[in-house]
Amino acid sequence: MLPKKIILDCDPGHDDAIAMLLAHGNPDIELLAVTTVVGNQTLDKVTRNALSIACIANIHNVPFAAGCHRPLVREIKTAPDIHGETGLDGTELPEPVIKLDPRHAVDLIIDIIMEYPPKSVTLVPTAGLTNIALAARKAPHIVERVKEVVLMGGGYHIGNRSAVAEFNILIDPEAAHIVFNEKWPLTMVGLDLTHQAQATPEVIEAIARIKTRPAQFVLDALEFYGESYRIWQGFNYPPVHDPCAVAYVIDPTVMTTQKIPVNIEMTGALTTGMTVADFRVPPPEGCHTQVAVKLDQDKFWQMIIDALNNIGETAL
Ligand SMILES: [Ca+2]
Repeated sequence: MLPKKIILDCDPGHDDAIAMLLAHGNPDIELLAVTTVVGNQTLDKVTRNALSIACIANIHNVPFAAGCHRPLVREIKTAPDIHGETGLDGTELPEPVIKLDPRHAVDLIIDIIMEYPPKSVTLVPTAGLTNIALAARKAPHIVERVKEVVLMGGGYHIGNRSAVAEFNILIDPEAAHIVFNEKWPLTMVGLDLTHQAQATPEVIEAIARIKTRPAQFVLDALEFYGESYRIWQGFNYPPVHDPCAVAYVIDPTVMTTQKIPVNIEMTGALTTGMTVADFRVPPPEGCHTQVAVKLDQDKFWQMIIDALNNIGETAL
């Protein structure tokens, strides 16, 4: 089977970093580009982080481009409580050696989708949806050309930045509204699923046995991120959200999904940023959205470990 072509649109971010390593280290994925957007930290910080991760994991010949520096309508809301002042606190970030693509991320996304055959490129957003929404508005012809959108964001029964809203959706609900309402096939890998992907002590031990620089980077990231999650979110072990979306692209059997309509609340007094999921059966004809429900945890963590083993040791 040919590798699946993806564009990773991210805001690294500890879990975004692991998503990048999974995409790079898995042979069933062809990483066409990494694009960045404001989210966990400011655009300049998350972009620098993405380039540093490229050094750590030896990611070459993949274009990196910076995108939107703020949400479509709202003020910037970052997440220093979870990710620290750098966006990747707790890790050693080398000075980037690769240069950014001169294009804006939105243009790079559009160019790549048009460059490859129809229905061959999957978009994997693991951040606010600002870049993806703008790409759909700037070049509406990309929508039917994209194979599918597999995003980390939302949650059909729980939030993390409000009772009902998840961070990636809440920071730019207008962008999320655009992305969820375009007719591309869309899989929402939300908190319901990603809270099942917790880095337990057994997981940490397995990663510690790999003993490479990228594996050590993951351990450092999980230590800081785990502490953040203990203090601020009441988790014993941190859920690594973003790689779940990549894992679904690699092998959809890593999770179960349910086809249901999902829409985004933009104006709720208590519910702004909620991913409103309609579980009434049967789903309407032509329903283009589905939500991730149950994770095969062993299979998921084996993917992460295999990816780190495939990446192997990298030079300083
Ligand atoms: Ca993210």
